[in-house]
Amino acid sequence: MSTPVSELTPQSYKSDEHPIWCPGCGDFGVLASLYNSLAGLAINPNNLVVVSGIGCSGRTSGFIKSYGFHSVHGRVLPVAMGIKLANPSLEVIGAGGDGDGFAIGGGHIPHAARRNLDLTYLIMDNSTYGLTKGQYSPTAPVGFQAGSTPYGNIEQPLNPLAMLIAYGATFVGQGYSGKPRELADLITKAIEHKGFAFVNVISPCITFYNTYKVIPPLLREVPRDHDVTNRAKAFELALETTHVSLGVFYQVSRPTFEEGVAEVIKKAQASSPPRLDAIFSEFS
Ligand SMILES: Cc1ncc(C[n+]2csc(CCOP(=O)(O)OP(=O)(O)O)c2C)c(N)n1
Ligand code: SF4
Repeated sequence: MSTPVSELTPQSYKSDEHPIWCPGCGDFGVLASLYNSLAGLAINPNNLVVVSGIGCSGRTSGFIKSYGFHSVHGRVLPVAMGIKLANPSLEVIGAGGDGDGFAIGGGHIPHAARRNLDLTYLIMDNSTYGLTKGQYSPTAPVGFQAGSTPYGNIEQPLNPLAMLIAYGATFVGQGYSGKPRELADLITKAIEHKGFAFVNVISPCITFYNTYKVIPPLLREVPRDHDVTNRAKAFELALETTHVSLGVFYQVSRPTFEEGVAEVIKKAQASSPPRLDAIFSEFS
């Protein structure tokens, strides 16, 4: 029997699968934050779908007691969009790595963002491909040395926050796996947001790119007087080079894709489009 919604705790969302991430992996902090956020919002697990990609982070859907879809590499968003469109009453959360989301899956982000489906998308950003043993990813810094870049990465890293703001996401925020309480609050805001909510979570890979000493001194909260509806200011914050800000960068309201589709269906039903058999009869 399922737990009554009023009695849900973080424990209620833990599946029987135990994470096999390396001890110290940032993804543990992300998962704990997600459990806390889901419990705080009392989201009915029967109404929740977690879609994940392929990678260490891609295992997330298996660790959550809800409906889940461990999808194909880079395809979190098309799967999540399909599920949401098929049943808009479901709470749909996508989760995956920076390689999954920004490299092979990068082409899906602009369209999910501009369509504004009511989804939450969490990127667990460790600037490397953890699962395949530490190659450079699209957020790896210039000079990053690994098996695939023995002489150092020569590509400029992309800026996830600036990218999502530019693409038209209606909620853009950033968290750190080492600050799970703040991260849970941010994920809660993202889930509550009506529209496409993107959260970039800095989640270090302790095995292949250990940034635990580098990241914390750079962190600060998004300034209290930051106007989240000001897109230009959100860009400024995203383009900062001296700090890594945590919190909500940008949040505005816009009709969702599901609402648009429902309107189109109503209009189509109210109109009398030419019948297919009438069209075919012209050729017989
Ligand atoms: C189509 C396809 N191409 C390549 C791979 C190999 N592959 C598996 S995971 C991965 C990258 C994982 O990196 P990331 O998404 O950053 O996740 P992390 O493991 O760091 O959490 C790659 C290239 C694959 N599984 N499928
Ligand atoms: S390889 Fe890196 S990302 Fe994968 S589980 Fe280990 S620490 Fe985490």
